[in-house]
Amino acid sequence: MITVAGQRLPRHGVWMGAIWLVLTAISVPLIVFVLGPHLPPGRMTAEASDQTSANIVLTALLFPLLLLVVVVFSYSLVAFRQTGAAVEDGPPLRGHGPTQATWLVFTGVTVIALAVWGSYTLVQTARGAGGGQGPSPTDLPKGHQTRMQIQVLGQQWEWTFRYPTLGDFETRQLALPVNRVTEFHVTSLDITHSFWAYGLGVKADAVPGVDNIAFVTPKRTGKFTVRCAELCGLWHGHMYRTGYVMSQSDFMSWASQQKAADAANVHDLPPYSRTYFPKPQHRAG
Ligand SMILES: [Cu+2]
Repeated sequence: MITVAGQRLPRHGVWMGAIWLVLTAISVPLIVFVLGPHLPPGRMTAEASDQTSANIVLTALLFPLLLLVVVVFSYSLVAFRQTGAAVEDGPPLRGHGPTQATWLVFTGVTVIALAVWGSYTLVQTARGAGGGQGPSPTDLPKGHQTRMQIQVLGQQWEWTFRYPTLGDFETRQLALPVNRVTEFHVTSLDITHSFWAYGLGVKADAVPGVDNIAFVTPKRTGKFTVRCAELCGLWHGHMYRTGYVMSQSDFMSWASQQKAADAANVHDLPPYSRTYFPKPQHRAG
């Protein structure tokens, strides 16, 4: 108890701190263990899994901050409420050194720790984290020696997928085998699109004339969606597809089916190339 002018007052700071501590102790485990498994983008691939872990850490860190604001605000509304003649402006705030120092140290340490952890997971575990790395990627995932290449072609307003190492067939359906590194070569035939396979944790720009490489390592079989994430005209929303992660044997039989179905068309395809951006063959003058 603090005594002011003979009156015993509750220690508001201690009360607010205690309420915040109890709410934090209840909510953080709920976030990690109950909400966490439902946070996007899931655990279908190694890359998605790292993104989900990052979302859990960030939510668990930010929720106590939100609670702090809500607790101080709600407590103040109740404890410092005055009516009638008692309502008057208090003395001006001149700053409070210890509070400011604590805040700066706490937020500074949090941000630096997140930056270190984020950089470490990006380089050491996530290896590019599912983003496009351009034509010569520096972060190669574990097992990339046995990677499979899939070319992703965006155009207004379709996705097509080309499998250059499996008979060079082209298909409108995307499938990949589980437990094997896939190397997406993302490009466009017309304008900028963005290959967004949300459940795989992959998002890479599809730019005409550019071979944008993104890696993914599927860990579970199942369905995922493919969308275009770059507004590309009237039927942008039509660039929507369901893709599949299959067992190795299912994938191989799917691939030979696709190859047979595409056999009549394969000879009409242009030779496989990293990009198909029209280039002048010769210049006049
Ligand atoms: Cu598009």
